[in-house]
Amino acid sequence: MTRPGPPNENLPTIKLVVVGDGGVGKSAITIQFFQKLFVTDYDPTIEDSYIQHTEVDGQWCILDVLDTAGQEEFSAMREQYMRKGDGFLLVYSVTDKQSYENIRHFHTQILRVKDRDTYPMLLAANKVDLVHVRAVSEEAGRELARQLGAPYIETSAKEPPLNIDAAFHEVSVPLPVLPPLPPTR
Ligand SMILES: Nc1nc2c(ncn2[C@@H]2O[C@H](COP(=O)(O)OP(=O)(O)OP(=O)(O)O)[C@@H](O)[C@H]2O)c(=O)[nH]1
Ligand SMILES: [Mg+2]
Repeated sequence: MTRPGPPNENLPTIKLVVVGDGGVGKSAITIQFFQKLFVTDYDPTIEDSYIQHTEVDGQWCILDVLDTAGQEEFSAMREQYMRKGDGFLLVYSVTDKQSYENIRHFHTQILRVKDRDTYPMLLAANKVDLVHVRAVSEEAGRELARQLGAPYIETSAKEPPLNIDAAFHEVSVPLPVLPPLPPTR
């Protein structure tokens, strides 16, 4: 028997924002999640948005993911997209120590923009397949996650992908799934 698909009426939307330095793999993770393929080229993002129906804790919703620009030249756009996020994936690359250190800046800026002491975020240590050039240990990653009060996950967008679905799921689950607004007439 096939499971019933998503209902067609307007569903609650969960907006996730993927942040982190340039080149850490934000687009690779997002495209692996949505399109089940690994992009090997590096094409710096300005801003891309992806949408799909998904089931979170038995509730169908629309997952709306914003893949942001990590390159410094686009940093002026940050506050604007941070305002829109219900949850954030903080991504660094385990091959790039600086990207790990910069996570704190993203975390601080999100809390400042949201004017909150805590906010749903997940720390993703990406590119763990590159074991020979790894520069940030799992221990260091877990310690940072502990300090930020965020769950920690190790990911790889490369085939075979590691923990990509889990990362998007884990950051969505703590979010309240609000009922949709009534349709406007
Ligand atoms: N080996 C390996 N390479 C990866 C992984 N994730 C991304 N890459 C590669 O790293 C490069 C940069 O990846 P992107 O996803 O474009 O990086 P980004 O974070 O979106 O960069 P900006 O858009 O500039 O912020 C690409 O060549 C990817 O193929 C991974 O998990 N493993
Ligand atoms: Mg990108």
